[in-house]
Amino acid sequence: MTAFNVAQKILLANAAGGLKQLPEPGQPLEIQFTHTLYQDATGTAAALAFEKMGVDRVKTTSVIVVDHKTLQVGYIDGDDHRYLETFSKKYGCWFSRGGLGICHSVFLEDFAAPGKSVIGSDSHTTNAGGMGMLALGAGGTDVSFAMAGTSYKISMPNVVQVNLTGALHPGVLAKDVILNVLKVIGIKGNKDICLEYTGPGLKSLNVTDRATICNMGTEAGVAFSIFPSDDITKAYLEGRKRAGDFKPLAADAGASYSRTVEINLSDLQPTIALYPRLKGMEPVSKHAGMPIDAVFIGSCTNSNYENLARVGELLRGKKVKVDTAIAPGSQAIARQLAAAGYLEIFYAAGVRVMENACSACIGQGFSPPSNGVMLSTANRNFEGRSGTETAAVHLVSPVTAAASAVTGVLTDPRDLLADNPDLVIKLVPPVVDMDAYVKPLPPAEAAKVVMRYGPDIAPLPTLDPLPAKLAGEVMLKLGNEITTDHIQPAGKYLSLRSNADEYAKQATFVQVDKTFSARAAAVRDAGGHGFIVAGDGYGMGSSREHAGLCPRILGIRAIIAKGFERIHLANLANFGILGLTFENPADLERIQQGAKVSLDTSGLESGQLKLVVEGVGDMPLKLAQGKEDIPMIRAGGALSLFASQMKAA
Ligand code: MIC
Ligand code: SF4
Repeated sequence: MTAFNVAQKILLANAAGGLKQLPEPGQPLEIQFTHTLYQDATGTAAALAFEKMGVDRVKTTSVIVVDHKTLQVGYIDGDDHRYLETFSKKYGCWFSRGGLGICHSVFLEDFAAPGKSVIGSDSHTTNAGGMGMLALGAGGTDVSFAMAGTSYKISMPNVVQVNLTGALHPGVLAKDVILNVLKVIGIKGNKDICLEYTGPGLKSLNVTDRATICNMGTEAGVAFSIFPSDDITKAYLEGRKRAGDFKPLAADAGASYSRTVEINLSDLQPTIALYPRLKGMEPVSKHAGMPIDAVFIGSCTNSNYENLARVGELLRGKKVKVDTAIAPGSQAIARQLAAAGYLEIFYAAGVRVMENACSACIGQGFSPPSNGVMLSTANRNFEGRSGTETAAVHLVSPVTAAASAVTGVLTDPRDLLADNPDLVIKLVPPVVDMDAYVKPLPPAEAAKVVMRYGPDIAPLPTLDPLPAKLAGEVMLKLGNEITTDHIQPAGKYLSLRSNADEYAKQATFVQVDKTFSARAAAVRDAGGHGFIVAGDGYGMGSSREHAGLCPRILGIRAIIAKGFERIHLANLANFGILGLTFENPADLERIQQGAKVSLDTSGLESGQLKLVVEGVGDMPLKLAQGKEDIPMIRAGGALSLFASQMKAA
């Protein structure tokens, strides 16, 4: 009998059509997801897509969470939230109103279950891997198809084992573990692997620690990360009054892996990921004394009770020296902190306690001052993401952030543990309140719900098919590691998510080149096609499908890069944009912004294409997307293909 690892077991258990044998790595595999997750920033576009699918009721346990756009300056976000609430009621979803928490935190607390699977329209849906769940981020359109009952294609990953030995010292947290894993495996080019955590070190990590580690696997660009489900998982579920959801999940003796990474937890130190784009993971002690202007402790990464209680222990009886904000991951966590007396400690220390939401992680409030330095416990520090283009945001653990808030400079938290050397926290029971959600309505009641839109919720545009010949201009030439925050920034533009035309006009590549959207639209309006050329790691970061949709609205039909990240490449296909790589990566040097180019798309199926660059010559290209994506790209995108199939049926 074959010995299976946990990743293989969970993939088989959730494969469509009762598959008995997994394909070889790199081969397609269809997954039938049991759960789906939307948040409010990607959710409206995804819900609009779902509404076009003509399905009466969701086929998965579907959870919709308001967490990103909670500042609500004006009516737009309120309209989106009301739309999502009526959508939830009409189609049978669970709805979590603003303030109840961050989607990944509430999903872990009340919905994630070992052995099951979730696909969510947010890249950090991987968080639920900490519960022994197959958890993937994807574009909203893909999530909507999964909600409608369609299987979702992944490429069978190579399973990399991360073997944990030793135990963490006080003052060293799960955040430090994942920063050190990222240091070993790098932050790009990992889309063909998943990470499976094993070893004796597992027993020192609780479910929320494990979730932190899986959450930031996304920063490496891995398909997903997973932990086994064991007694620690069982105890967590019992605490959440969900003992019935427990299912053990362990690797078989003798299970094999494509590669093993060894991490000795006892060797780890508090770590900092330097700005920007997690450039350099280094010991905090190496940079100790660095002056800081602000501290943000929050985000889906690690704003759980255990971490924030440690922050409380560090802040007990002290005052912060710099502007400091704490945003608990969920209302349940905030209530638990209150019951244990930690909320009082935060206020007494001079901390600003923020809403239980994404908040400063995505530039929704608490932006640092100009040229400022902020320490943040979030998972990303892309340029401009904080809302302040000139500020540097370094990523650290909650206790490093708290210790630094107290001293006003970057501080190793172990220097401040004299009062509580083991960082012992007060344990109070978790808060479970399922009545806080708007629950799925029975079908008869759901049928009566009237959908409510708002003046700025624009229908999704109809996208035209791919022409047999593309001819136009290179609208932008870019370097390596272009993130989705470069392509389609969030922050102050977040309210435009439900109006893709306006979002494209105002925000696409605005931090890279303010002239881009007007130039691209002019070429489009003159009947030309837009191209973008770039280096490696194109589309890192978020699952936001607007980073595909908005360039497409502006006439971009092909992106030629040295390499793409997984979710973004799928989003490009969903909106009919060709993702191509250079056969000779050095060709990027030979092509300039403004070059006149053409591309014959009739032979897409061969996977080999040729870019003709006026005055330079031909460049061989390869299709980066799968052959099975071609009909969708030819049709103009996923919804265009779906509409044509419906017509034909
Ligand atoms: C992020 O952390 O970048 C976001 C905002 O949560 C995104 C989703 C979005 O852009 O709405 C993500 O991670 O996918
Ligand atoms: Fe929200 Fe930040 Fe988590 Fe994204 S990474 S879901 S913005 S808290």
